[in-house]
Amino acid sequence: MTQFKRHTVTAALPYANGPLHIGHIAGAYLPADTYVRYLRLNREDVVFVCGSDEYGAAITIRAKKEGITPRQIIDKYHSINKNAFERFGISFDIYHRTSEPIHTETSQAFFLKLHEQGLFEVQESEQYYDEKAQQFLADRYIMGTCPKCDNPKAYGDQCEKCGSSLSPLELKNPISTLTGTTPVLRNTKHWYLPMHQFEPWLREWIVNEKQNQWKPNVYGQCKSWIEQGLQSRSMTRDLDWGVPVPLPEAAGKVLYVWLDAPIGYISATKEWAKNNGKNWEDYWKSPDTKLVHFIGKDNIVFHCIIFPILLKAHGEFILPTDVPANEFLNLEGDKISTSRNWAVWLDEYMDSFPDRTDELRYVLTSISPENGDSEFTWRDYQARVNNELVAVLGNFVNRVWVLMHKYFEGKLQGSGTIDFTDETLRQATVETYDVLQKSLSSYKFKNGLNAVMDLARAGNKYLTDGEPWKKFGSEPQKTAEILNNCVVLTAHLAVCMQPYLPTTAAKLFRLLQMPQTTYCWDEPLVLQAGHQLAQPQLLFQKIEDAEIDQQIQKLEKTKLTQSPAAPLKEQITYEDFTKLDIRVATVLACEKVPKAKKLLQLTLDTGIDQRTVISGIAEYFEPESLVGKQVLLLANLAPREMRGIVSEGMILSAQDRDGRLVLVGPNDTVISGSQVS
Ligand code: B3M
Ligand code: ZN
Repeated sequence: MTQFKRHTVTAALPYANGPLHIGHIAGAYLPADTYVRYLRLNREDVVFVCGSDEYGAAITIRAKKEGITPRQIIDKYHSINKNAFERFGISFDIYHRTSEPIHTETSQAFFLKLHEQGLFEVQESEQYYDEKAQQFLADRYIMGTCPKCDNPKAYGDQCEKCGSSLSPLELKNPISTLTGTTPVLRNTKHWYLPMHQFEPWLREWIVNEKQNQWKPNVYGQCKSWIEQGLQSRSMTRDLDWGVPVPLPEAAGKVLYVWLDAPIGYISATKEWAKNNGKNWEDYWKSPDTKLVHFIGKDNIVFHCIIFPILLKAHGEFILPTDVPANEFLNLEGDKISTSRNWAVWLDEYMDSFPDRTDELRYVLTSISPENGDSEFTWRDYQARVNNELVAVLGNFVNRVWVLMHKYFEGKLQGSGTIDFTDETLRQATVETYDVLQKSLSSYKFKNGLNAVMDLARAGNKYLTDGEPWKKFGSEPQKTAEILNNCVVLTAHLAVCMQPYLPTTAAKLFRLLQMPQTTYCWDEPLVLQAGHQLAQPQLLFQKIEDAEIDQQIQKLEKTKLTQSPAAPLKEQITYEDFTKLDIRVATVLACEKVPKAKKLLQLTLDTGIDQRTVISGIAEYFEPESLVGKQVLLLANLAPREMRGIVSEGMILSAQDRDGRLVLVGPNDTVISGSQVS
């Protein structure tokens, strides 16, 4: 199958700060599990590693929110997520955690080697320190007034109002969100990874080697990151929650979470190897090992640029062969949101549908965001289960079993070994195996699953066209032959569906009364005349409307209990309002501001004049989509300069608590310059 002797497959380490939802599963874990099951059926030597990512601000912020310690947070969610993965059948060889001592040792040794090689640039810098909490403040722990738009609640790393990227030192009147006190500036030093030094190598490795190998969405993100120029990035933080930096002069500092987290794949492999009599270095240092990372698109840069630079700099490790990142899964027309509880939680799904893991595997693979964001709706879930799994695959198997028991008491007729006598079915089966190998080895999981379902459709057609029930009176042996062909086909279907629907495959092997419930691709499927089939049993149950209505109502309810809108600002007088001159304006042109990923430059027809306005909405809109639109402009706002461009006014937008942003405009076309009152 491949020139590689063994495979190391990783799935992104979920932060142990919250439960898993179907977006996580569709994004990384289900594709990874399908791929690993395929490798195992090909008898490949594979280790499948994952675990909890237990450091970083993501953990400490959640701990603060829940009023418990970071240790309590990670213990709570590590076990919740580990159990949820097990219930759902994600077949990791190890589900580890980065708070384990072996991870501390591994990541510290990794850092020390880089340090001893003189890789890091040590830079002094001023950083905000909270004297009451007695700790330096990560960007997200500092709040103040935005220097660009005077939003009083801007964070140290960005202003969510005008979209500006900020550094904490730019904030006016900064306060610590830990204690509410004013932080002081203190000198500190950090160890920076000089990523620009690796630009030539990275360009060579990615642009030349991976251009036609990696998915366009992955390759594209890497290419644009390289083209923007790689800045040095601090690999240490002044935090008390993380892997301590193993240097005497770095007391009180920890490794940057995106340095230690990917090393978590290595420490997990070490733990697994220790428990299974393997040599972990074979799986991370040997060139005949294929390393594949399964992640969501928000982790591409860390897995395709930063971690490879670290592995390359270290010098003893292999690099990832593939990083088949998926895009995002949306839910019922909206982004999945943990904070708004707008999600289908994995453990809640398992509570509602404990016997329907394969149904969810089937639907999430069928709608997998392999090349673009996709959408889960409960109605679509019901339709795919009922119209495809039940009506095609389940129905074919059940018809065959009912007819086999009706005419032959479930015993295969004839003599000797029973195999295909129908060339069409044989050919269709051979082609399906071929499509499966090609699809699964190139991460086109949807494609492979469609091929399996098409084979079941071919079976249904063969059975319907063959009309064995009409032949039994006059040619019983013809009936027997048609049904034998169908039974042989169901055995091949069971083999083919194993990476996708493992529970159903095992059920089907039990219906066939085959000696095993798992078969590698190359194992012979020997059925002899006289072989006894089990009694008919449905592979899938139809999903009733009531079950789906209940799930939809449950989601709708979360909308009602959604976190309230932002608190009201202080009251103003009518006179205050009359000072604002808000006009309808038409967008004549729009373009990105160079090197400012959040800013757009708009040219507006205000009905009074033509003017330029800079707006922090580049992450929400493609420039060309705004040309011709009518917007509301705060026209008498004092001009201000941004990135060397004078912005004359501000366009109005609305943003929900979850950061979703829309532009505000007239609901009908009016002449530019019309006054808003
Ligand atoms: N925990 C980010 C995430 O959960 C991070 C992944 C780490 S993989 C090394 O999206
Ligand atoms: Zn701002």
